[in-house]
Amino acid sequence: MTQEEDIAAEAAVEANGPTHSGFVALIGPTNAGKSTLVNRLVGAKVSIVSHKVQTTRAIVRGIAIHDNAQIVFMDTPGIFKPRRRLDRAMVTSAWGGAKDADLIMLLIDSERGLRGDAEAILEGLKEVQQPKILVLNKIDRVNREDLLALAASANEKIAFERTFMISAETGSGCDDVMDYLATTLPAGPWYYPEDQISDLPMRQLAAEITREKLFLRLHQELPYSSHVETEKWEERKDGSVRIEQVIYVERDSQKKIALGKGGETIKAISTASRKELAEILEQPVHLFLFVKVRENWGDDPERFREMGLDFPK
Ligand SMILES: Nc1nc2c(ncn2[C@@H]2O[C@H](COP(=O)(O)OP(=O)(O)OP(=O)(O)O)[C@@H](O)[C@H]2O)c(=O)[nH]1
Ligand SMILES: [Mg+2]
Repeated sequence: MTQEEDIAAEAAVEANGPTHSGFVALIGPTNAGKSTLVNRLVGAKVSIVSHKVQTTRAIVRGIAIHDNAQIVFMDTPGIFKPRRRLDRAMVTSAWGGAKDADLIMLLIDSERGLRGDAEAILEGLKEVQQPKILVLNKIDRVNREDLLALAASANEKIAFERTFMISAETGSGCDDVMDYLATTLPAGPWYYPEDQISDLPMRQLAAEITREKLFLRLHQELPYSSHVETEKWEERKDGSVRIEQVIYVERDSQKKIALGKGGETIKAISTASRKELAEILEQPVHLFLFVKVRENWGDDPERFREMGLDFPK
């Protein structure tokens, strides 16, 4: 932005009244559509999405501007009954996100309703002091009667400030959520520069994009036993970038599956990831993926740090 544009933007903000800003934590059961919604509200992909559970592993901040407000969405890992150490770290991180927020948005998959983990999350939310809103997602999948019944039974358990019914996929109802947030968040200066949409470093977002392709392509336990790190990032004179990433798996048998017959699985993952990275970075990408076995990476504190998670004892 040039200096003139900068001054013009400031003048526009002043003409429209004081700025608002705040942190909004999206919490909910795994697979409710939290990351889809954050991407929709930010207007760009900042957090990865898959049809599988437990896709998001650590908090991702997506930053949106609506009218005079800068809204910082905290996409959190879904809350579920943890089993592995990584699970525990993910769930702790989600509740930690809730504690840091100005407002909590509970996202529920309307089709699933309060079955499963939603009930326990409602219980846990009673301990959280901040104002809460209920967002019923995936309304493209249910009928109106069921939706109203679900809204009523959730509101019986917790006094939500407001209830919204949306589809993160189609965008239906999302403007109402943004209007509400923009006027409800406290008056105050913006936390981030106007053009910033995420706090995730590019190397990490690139690793996440590859992990998304892996989630979409591989089945059963493999996605949950794997982890991606960007090892090298080299800008080249011709305007392209060379990226090297390692997919860590826990066992040799998993490595074979990740590679696929004649390397066809890893090739497909690499192609899909490279395509998307080139779009995001707006430059040609040369992506090199390596699969390494690292037994018990799920118990290695360094891997947790890489992911932005605390290491639970
Ligand atoms: N039909 C429909 N599907 C949706 C909608 N929103 C999200 N989904 C789908 O729901 C699945 C899960 O979406 P995510 O955004 O990854 O869910 P999440 O809550 O972030 O999941 P975790 O990170 O695993 O906790 C994906 O297949 C999405 O495409 C919606 O409004 N309608
Ligand atoms: Mg997610």
